[in-house]
Amino acid sequence: LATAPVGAPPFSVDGFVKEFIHELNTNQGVALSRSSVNDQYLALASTVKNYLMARWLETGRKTRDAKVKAVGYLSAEYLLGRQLGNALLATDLNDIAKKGLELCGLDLVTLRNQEVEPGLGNGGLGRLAACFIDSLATMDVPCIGYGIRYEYGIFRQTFVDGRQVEQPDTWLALGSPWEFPHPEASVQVNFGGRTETYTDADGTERTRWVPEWNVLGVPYNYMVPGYLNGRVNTLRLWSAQATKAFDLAIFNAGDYAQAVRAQTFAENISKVLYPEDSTPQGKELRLQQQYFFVACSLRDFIENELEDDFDLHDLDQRIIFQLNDTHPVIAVPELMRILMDEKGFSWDEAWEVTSKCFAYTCHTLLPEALEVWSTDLLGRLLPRHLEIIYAINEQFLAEVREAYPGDELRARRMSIIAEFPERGVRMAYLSTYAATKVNGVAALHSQLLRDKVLPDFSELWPDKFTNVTNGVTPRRFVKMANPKLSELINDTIGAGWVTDLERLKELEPFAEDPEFRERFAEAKAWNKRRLTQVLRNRDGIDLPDGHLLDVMVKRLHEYKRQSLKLLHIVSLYEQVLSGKLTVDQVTPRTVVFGAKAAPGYKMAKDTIHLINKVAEVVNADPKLEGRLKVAFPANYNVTLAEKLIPAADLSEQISLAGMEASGTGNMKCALNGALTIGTDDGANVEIRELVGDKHFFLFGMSEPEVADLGAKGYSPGAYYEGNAQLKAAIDLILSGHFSGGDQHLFDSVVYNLLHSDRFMALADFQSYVDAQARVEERYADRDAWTRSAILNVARTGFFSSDRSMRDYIQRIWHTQPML
Ligand code: 26M
Repeated sequence: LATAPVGAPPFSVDGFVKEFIHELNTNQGVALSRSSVNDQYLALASTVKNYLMARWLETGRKTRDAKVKAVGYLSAEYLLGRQLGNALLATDLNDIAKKGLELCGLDLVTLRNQEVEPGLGNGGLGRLAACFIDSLATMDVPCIGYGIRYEYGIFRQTFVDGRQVEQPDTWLALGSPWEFPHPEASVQVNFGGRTETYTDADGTERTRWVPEWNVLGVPYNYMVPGYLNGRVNTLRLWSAQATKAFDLAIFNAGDYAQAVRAQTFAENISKVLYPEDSTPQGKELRLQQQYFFVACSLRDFIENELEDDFDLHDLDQRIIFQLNDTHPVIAVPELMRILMDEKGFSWDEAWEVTSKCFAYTCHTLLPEALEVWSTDLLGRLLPRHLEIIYAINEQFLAEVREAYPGDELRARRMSIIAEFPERGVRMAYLSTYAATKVNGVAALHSQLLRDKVLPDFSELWPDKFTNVTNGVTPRRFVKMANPKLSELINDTIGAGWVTDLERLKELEPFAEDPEFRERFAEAKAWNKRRLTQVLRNRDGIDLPDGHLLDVMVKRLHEYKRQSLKLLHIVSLYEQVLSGKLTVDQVTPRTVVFGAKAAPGYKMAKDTIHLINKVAEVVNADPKLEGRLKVAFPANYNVTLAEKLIPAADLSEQISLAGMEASGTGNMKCALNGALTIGTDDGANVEIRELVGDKHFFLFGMSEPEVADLGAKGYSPGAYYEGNAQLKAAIDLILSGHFSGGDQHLFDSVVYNLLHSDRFMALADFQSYVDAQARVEERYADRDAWTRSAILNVARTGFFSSDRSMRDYIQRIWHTQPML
């Protein structure tokens, strides 16, 4: 069979065909001649999976035997993207599969397009987790990713009359060839009930939790193949299932229908991903999800990854749990509970261990995005954990009072328990206290985290805080997504860059080589042609030839300021309408938006509506002679990103300074040769530093300027009144021009800008428009543009997630690669 031993050369085309047909016949139960594309895709996936199997089993055995320290990445989200392409790349089976399928009369691209991506995340945070586990596997670092197997991932976005309408994401409907369920290894998770004290056999006073109901966590394993290195790590996602005890206790199930309803209730826990990527809602089910996957994961690691006789006092020598934001921080009281209530540790012994096993990554600065769970809810769902959190807080406040005697105000400020607006647990404070290290995700963000979000904590423990700038995997986002550029890079500097991205530096001198520039520009043109086909087939959108491709792809959020991009478009259009610009003065440009709005976020949804209506009118107006187009393909996801980003000329990173923790789309765009127009925010700061001012279009207020303006009192109306170009653009929207004469359809968006504008879009408008003029000037000199684009690629190797992982290893985890 195809389970080639580690290190063996990839099997032959003949071997592949045999295995593929075997899988088609035995797994799908069909003959080639009668098989559907889905059958063929599933058989191909199985073939690749089988090929990886021996390496996976070997990796697990080797790692357990070596008894080395591993990373437990705890994340409520993994935005994985399609698996097949990545698995073919990691195994170097692309050519063999392509040729083998051709012999069968099949087309690899068609089969790859059959895959529905697992969208088990909202955006940046979930995609970061996916990049990190890819890098760890590639770098031979032992890691288990733990998370939730949502039955429905991020919603499928559709537009109806320009408005967002959400559809369920049925990613499992056509089969799920990449997962391995292990019902026999299910874990029980308890909820509710009460706690009681008792005296144990040694006469020690102890507490135990008497829960009221429970569910089962069924593990589903996924392979995480390293790139061409034979390592295959594991991603373990948990699915909730009802237990017998559940329906008895909760519903006193007397009748059958009631019992079945009870099952449904339990299984709701892993049913659907919450689609908010900020402003947590404090929903009970969300807290159940968090505890559910964390409880399963700790149990799994302790029971299944450690030797039976392992002394848990040494737990920190075998694991570091990385908390991907505060979502999994309930793991802290859970580990305390396990050690004290189940393993007989004293409080001090348990804290000694627990306080060494966690590190915390913060992904935001928005105050409303910081999780606070009401103690009411926590006490009802997890009474024992709430007790432990109170005790942690007492111990913590004692430390604070000792460090600052008499400073009671400070103690209250720092308390893990908030008293207003209701009593609640500040999860970021709990995470910060419990973690060995706390990190932000870009240099500026880490600084602001210390100075603005957690100043008291960083004053008390300056060494606890560190920065790890985010990164993206070059395997998926360059090698796989941009084959033409990859080929050019290979031809120029060899193939080593894929796992050593700083080597892109060697491309720098070639910016001056006309032949290289020509090939580089041709790769970009090829990517645009490919995108044109994708958007035609997927969305019925026509991309014009020869346009500057201006790309803004990210979640829709006020702080990201899609509205600012929109005002720029409307302004260009208005200037043509009013004769301030002649059409031939407009640089041919297509703006592509990709953005999902949280379903309950009204302003974000209204903004989507406005963008779509502006697009309709602009795209249809003959006065523009086709020189300005707006494309808004629905349902932006990882699959579309892989086609869109390599085609981008201009990358829009225009958040209000101090608001975007890092951004990672900015890195993907730069690495694919797009130039950035951006504020001094998040990782933009570092991108600009690396590529140089000349090759980056900076605009807008800096973070300190934003703070000053906010303190002075910001009135957007003054910018509207004081800037004729801005006023004309806004007035055009208010006139009903984009709403069939309805002068009030977009009042919510426009009046929010005019009267509140929390993210100061109007204040940065002129600076933005000026920067866009510099963009057009550079683009007019196509050679100069291409030089800048090449230098963006050559100078951004720093943003490989391999480098992020090295930083985590050195500054936070202190683990070793297994070489
Ligand atoms: C919380 C509670 C309930 C439901 C959902 C959430 C939630 C989910 C995701 C809250 C925040 C979530 O993600 C935040 C996020 O994606 N932050 C982004 O993280 C990226 C990776 O570090 C950064 O690059 C982005 O700047 C940052 O916005």
